[in-house]
Amino acid sequence: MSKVTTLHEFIMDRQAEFQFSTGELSRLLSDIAVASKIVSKDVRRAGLLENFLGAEGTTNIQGEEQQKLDVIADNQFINMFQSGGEVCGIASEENDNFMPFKSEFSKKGKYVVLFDPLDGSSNIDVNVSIGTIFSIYRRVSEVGTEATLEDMLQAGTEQVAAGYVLYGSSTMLVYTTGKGVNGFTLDPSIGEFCLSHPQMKTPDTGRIYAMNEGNINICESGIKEYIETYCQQTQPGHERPYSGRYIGSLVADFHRNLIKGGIYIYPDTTVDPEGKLRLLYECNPLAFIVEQAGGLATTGRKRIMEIKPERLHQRVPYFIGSKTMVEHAMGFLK
Ligand code: AHM
Ligand code: MG
Repeated sequence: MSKVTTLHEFIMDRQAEFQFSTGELSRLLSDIAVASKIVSKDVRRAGLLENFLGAEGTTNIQGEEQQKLDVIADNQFINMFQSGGEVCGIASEENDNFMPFKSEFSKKGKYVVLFDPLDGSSNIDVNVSIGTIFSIYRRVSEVGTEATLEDMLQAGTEQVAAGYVLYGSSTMLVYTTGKGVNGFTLDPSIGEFCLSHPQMKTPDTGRIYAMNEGNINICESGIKEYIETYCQQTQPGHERPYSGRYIGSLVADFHRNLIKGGIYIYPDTTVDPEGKLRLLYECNPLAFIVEQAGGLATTGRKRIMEIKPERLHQRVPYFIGSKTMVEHAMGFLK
């Protein structure tokens, strides 16, 4: 039997790849892995536990109803970041404002983390795959002081690491530090993430499209044209049109397309004129991963990672997936 590589071993082996590495980023990635194992355990048992399923009774700044598990996962990651010492502040989907950590210990942290603790909220109560998405930046403010909004509002090109955890039929952690993408599956028998998908590359093209087609008549006409006249038609050399696959959990839709090849689209609509998905903790991290895997992420017109963020919860239209498919879809936009 070949030797299993755990995530921890992998992170340690790769530490030397970073310029000026002092091990803090490695510790931060390890902390994220530990927090996500705890969240995974909660997700797996949620139906059996009191106070884990259902709505929390509160809404986030975006007016969305918070689920109990959203809040539990958010607290789990925040506690881990606060006690780790590598992070000076965070921003998350579940918190109205960014959170600079107040202790002298945390103020020495070099990094900020922006994250969506549990993405795919509408799927939590119905036992469908959900995920965590995270994005890590070096702070631009001075070490030893409180984190600032400027630390949070950096372009995606400045990310030093990004990843996601998929709580699916198995729990997987996929991440990049800008040197390729690697995927790890949680082996519940030993409680370790083990390398299962080394050096992930996404196919240059595929035959899957993912979009909430309920929105087809409230988005720009080029998208309707792309879906109806291209995705839903048989093309030369193929017996069938594309397959439509839409889970409604971005992490799950993204992960499937990353492996099989495909395109995910969440455009701007008359209801959500800026799109629905959030630039900082949903779109940028997955854009970093997809580019590292050979794919593309755009607004339909512009590269996601080059957008200079203006607001914490800023939304953007999102086209992400196999390079050729994203480029082709963009050609339909006026
Ligand atoms: P959430 O962070 O509140 O869960 O919202 C983001 C989710 C994505 O996971 C998913 O792709 C999308 O919203 C689904 O939206 P819709 O229900 O409009 O199709
Ligand atoms: Mg989300």
